[in-house]
Amino acid sequence: MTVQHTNQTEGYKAWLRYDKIQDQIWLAENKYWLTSITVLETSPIIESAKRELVEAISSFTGQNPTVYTKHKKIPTIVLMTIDRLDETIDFSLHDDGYLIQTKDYNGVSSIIIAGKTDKGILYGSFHLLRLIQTKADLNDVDHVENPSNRLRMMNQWDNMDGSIERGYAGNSIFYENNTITKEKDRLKDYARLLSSIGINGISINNVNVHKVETKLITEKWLPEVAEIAAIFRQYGIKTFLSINYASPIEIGGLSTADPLDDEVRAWWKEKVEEIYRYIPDFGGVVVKADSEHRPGPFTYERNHADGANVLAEAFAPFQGIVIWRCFVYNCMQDWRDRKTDRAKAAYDHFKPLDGQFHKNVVLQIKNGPMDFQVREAVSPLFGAMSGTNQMLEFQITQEYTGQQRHVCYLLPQWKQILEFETFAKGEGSPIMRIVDGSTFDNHVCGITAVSNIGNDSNWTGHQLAQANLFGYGRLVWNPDLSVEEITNEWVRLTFGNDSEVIQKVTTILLESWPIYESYTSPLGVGWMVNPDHHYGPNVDGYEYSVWGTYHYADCYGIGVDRTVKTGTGYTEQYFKENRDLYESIDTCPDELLLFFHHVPYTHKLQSGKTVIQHIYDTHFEGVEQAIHLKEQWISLMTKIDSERFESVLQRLEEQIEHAIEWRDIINTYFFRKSGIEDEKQRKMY
Ligand code: GCV
Repeated sequence: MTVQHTNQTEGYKAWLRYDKIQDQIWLAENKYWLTSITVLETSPIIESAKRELVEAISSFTGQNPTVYTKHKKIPTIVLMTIDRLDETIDFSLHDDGYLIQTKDYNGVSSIIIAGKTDKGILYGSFHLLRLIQTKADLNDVDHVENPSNRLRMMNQWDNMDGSIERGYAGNSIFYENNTITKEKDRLKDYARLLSSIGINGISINNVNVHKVETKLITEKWLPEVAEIAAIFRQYGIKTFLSINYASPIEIGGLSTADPLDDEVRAWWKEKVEEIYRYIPDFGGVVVKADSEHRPGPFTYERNHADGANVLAEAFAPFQGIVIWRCFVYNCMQDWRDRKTDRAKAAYDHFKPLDGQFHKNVVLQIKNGPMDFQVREAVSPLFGAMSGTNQMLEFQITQEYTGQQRHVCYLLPQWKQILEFETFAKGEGSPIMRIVDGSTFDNHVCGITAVSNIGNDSNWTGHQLAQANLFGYGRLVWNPDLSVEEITNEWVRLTFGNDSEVIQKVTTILLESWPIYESYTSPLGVGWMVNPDHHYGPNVDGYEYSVWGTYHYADCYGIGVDRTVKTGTGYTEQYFKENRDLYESIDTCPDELLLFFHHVPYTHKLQSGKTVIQHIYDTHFEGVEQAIHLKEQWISLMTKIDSERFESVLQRLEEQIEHAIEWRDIINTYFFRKSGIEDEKQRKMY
């Protein structure tokens, strides 16, 4: 048997495949653009751009392009900073922005890639490579791009023992056996993937910072962290670390981590100076404090503004930032206590602190108030703190959405969230305009997400889960792009330009989130999973636990009453328009009904069905649709290489098997609980 190296697999190449161009008609019309590159400036980042272009073009054509450092009077791709273009330009570029245009330069037609900085040049180069692979007409290129979000981050939940919390694609590519990996090539390829979709920051360890990882900010590890930072820097990506709030005690030998203690203050200052001696452009830190048993300022009866500001003070001289997570709630709740509502916790903790955080602190808020469920309401904290920087946290790794064994394309979900109208400043305040800083004129803000990659040869375990990673970056760069545009790009870059492949893979992706939702947890109720690992159905798995995650199903009805009138009062945290929408059972959208209301099984949905019949129908239909996903994939057998075809097929088969289990367990549970027959008399157990 021949052993295939990881980086030679089809899956490994992801969307940076650079396959030989077969389309002779396109080639005839465009090939003279693929013969030379003119690089007018130099920097490590421009070197990365040049290298990427040279390697890609060689692979497209089978011939190395010539690289010039001065403009010869020939058609060529020119890399430069925008100020070299002497004509008046009627648009402005942000630091990471770029222009890519076929135009006359020095009296000869050229493809200009001009960045405001070298990072723009790199992003523009990746853009050109996308255009080539999707067969755009290079004789007529004309794009000006500015990213919408300043911070476009990735959070690794990697531990130094090599495991990844909520990782579903193998082990860490950063660490093994409590050391930092020596396999730096894979990190470089990850940096290429991230940079190609515009990511500009990465925090490289789990937000749950355990004993060994606490030492990442000590001299023991900083030299090697600096090596990782150097790899990502070449691709325009700043490195961040998650830190342990109790570091002053655990590695500083102090008796307290009280943020208002002078010694603690001095310790953080010195520590941060030390970090910057190793990594002069270090991005900053991500902090999970007072959350799920992690230490934090509450121990010292200080609030989260006190907690964050001591760090902010230390980072300010270096332009470093403190990313402070809002995932703070009581994880030791008594399930008998119906007054405490986990969904309210982040708002209750943070809203009163509005305006008290330093300028270089940004609050990182999960998209929903619970925890990355297949469907939940949007966090009411967005827009609720006009005097505080906010960033949005998504989860690309599919903890609650099929763990990369089920296909579940999350872009439609993220798009809905970004477009969600908060009414924070009246109409026209969607979440995307809160986190891009435009609504309240914030300068430290953006979007982050928990990564879904590991050391599996195709990065993401499920080949189709690569689409979530790609789509995340593209959407964060420009939230106004449509899901269809991004999906079309990913499919073509990943599987080529065959129209049947594009159409079917796109359909599979776009149908997948609703399908997953239909055979798992209904109407926004969430949480019906096995405890701890969170895979597979278990309706009461979290019902009598400490985690604050209940559905309150009994023989009469189901759902959490979060209304002001009769429930926990959570709806009050929204601005009026949304508060009214969710408060009333008549206007609350069906898909979130059980998130906001407790109703009898016979309650009629807006769809006209009863809740119980909806549960039965969606679970039966979900399985049928999962089977259809497989049928569509099978019809592409001759058009997709066997490695990727087989691996997706095997996952789709597993998905069907597990969808059946979900269907039968959920339907049986509710049939037995409610005693209500399925109108269609289908099989229940
Ligand atoms: C990193 C959920 C996950 C945890 C995760 C936590 C968080 O509770 O299950 O694994 O911890 O969220 O986001 O901090």
